[in-house]
Amino acid sequence: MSDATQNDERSQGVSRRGFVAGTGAVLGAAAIGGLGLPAQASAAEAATAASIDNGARVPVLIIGTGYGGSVTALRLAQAGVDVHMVEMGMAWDTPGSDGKIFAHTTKPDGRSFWLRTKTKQPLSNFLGFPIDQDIPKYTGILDAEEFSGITVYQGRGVGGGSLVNGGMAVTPKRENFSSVLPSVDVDEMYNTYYPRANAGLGVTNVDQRWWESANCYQYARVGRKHAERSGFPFVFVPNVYDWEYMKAEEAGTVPKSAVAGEILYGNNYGKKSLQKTYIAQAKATGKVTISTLHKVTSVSPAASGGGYTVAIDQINTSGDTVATKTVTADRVFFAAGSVGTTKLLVRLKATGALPNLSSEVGKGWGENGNVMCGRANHMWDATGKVQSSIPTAGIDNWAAGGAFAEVAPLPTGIETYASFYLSITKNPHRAEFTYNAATGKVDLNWQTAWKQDSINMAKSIFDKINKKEGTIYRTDLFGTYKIWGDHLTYHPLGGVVLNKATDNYGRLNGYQGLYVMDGSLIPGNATVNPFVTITALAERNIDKIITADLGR
Ligand code: FAE
Repeated sequence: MSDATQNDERSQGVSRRGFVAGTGAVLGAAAIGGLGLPAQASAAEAATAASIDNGARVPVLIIGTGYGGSVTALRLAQAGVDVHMVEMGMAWDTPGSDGKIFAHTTKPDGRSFWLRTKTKQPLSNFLGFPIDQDIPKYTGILDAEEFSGITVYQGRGVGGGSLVNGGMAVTPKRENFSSVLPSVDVDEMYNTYYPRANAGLGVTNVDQRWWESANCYQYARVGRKHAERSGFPFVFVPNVYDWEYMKAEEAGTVPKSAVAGEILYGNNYGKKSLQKTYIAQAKATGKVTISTLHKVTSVSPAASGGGYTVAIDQINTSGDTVATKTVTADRVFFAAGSVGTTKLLVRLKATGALPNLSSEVGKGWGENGNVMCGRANHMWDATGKVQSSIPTAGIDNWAAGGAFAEVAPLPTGIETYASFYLSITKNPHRAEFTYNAATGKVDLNWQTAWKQDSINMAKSIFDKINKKEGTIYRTDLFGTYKIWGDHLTYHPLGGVVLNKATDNYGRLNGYQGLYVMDGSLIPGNATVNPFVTITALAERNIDKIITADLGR
């Protein structure tokens, strides 16, 4: 190794020694390769994986590689700053024994869930029967994190939620923006940062002529017919999926991904997750490195020399800690997602590591009013055996009834005669995270009963459609005789609210050099699916931080 390379690596706090230690966990997985788990580190992984050294000093450390983290990494790197990202999940660039990186939706295995021995599928039942099954415990892609009143689904790995989400890339209506982020300049967002985010994410619209006849969107056309017959606006929604690839899937000329129903456990081909957009660009600068299977456990002011001491657990694919590391960073960006960032900060404040944090930390958390339901259609309204996992449209009753319902797929591979919906509603309730000294954990005081408001708002759409169509709700998807999926959210938001727990640009009150860049800044509701707003807000905040704090 040349001196230049050595120096380069040291300055980023990364070495090949670290890399060898880091891949041990991946190689160890060969023993369970028959279960679909990655058998060995690929050449691609070997080229990009790197693990931070114990004792390293870095100019910038970013916790998490989701939307907020990826934007931060790219823009800082483009401004000439060396960046190290720390991600508790896996790299997701190595195929398993079935030749695929991600497990199929209908055949979950260890890759599917974060450290569970049994799946916890959002739809727990089908035709009344429970569908969860045993799986090997593994650092899989989807975390179903359980709090007392709600299960919060989140992506784990390089790309965060972009690995598991539906790719619906929705910019809120301009007239609703001030209810989402009241302290942010609306013109600046809609003229500069939303366009920048949409471009960075690769957001495009489905070709509606193709959509009108595609087999895989029969379910969506049935959804449109029912919405329009009841007088509701049916709106097409942009996505980050590669539509030309999906056309080829439908035509049968390429391996199928969305058309094969892949979504919750990762998408093997057509979806432009952050790995293919922001993170690819960030890596291409040569200034960004990522430590995977590394979980930040503490951040506190460094005893000497300025900056922050960051404690990190390196874990293996069983979730066991194999090394603990302490590094120093001049600046730390929290981008661990609404739940990850808020849990960390609440604990660090309560345990005295960051005592000066604002008393607003932990407050203002919401679930974007998520509630699910299915409707049972008549036999003449078949929704199709083949359903693309990528939603294309929604029913907009936000102004009149407080609900925006995504016409969602139910990709079971059989005809179900069901229409399925994920509604985003104007649920007014906000929960708080607090530190529980007895358990050492951070609790959330969300109450399932609060979802009744969301159910009422969703009913403003579906009661009317059912009446018009002479149809009923499905009662077999979330338990026995249970209509509403009111036990979960895909869209955690808030906990470290902008201009309350931070200043108006995500700088944490009380500590210079600590920033929050993710969904925890948005106070509980985005009026639509949230990742475009998370991305645009991160673009806005990092722009300011690069000029004002880094002088670049
Ligand atoms: P996020 O993407 O969650 O990234 C945080 C990252 O930090 C993760 O990779 C974590 O593993 C990592 N992390 C956490 N704690 C630590 C730690 N202590 N140390 C190191 N790393 C850590 O955050 N949104 C839409 O707009 N459209 C959709 O169609 C859509 N569909 C969804 C479907 C599903 C099933 C799910 C789960 C979510 C969906 N979402 C959708 C929500 C969207 O993915 C989510 O709002 C964003 O991913 C949140 O972005 P953040 O940057 O806040």
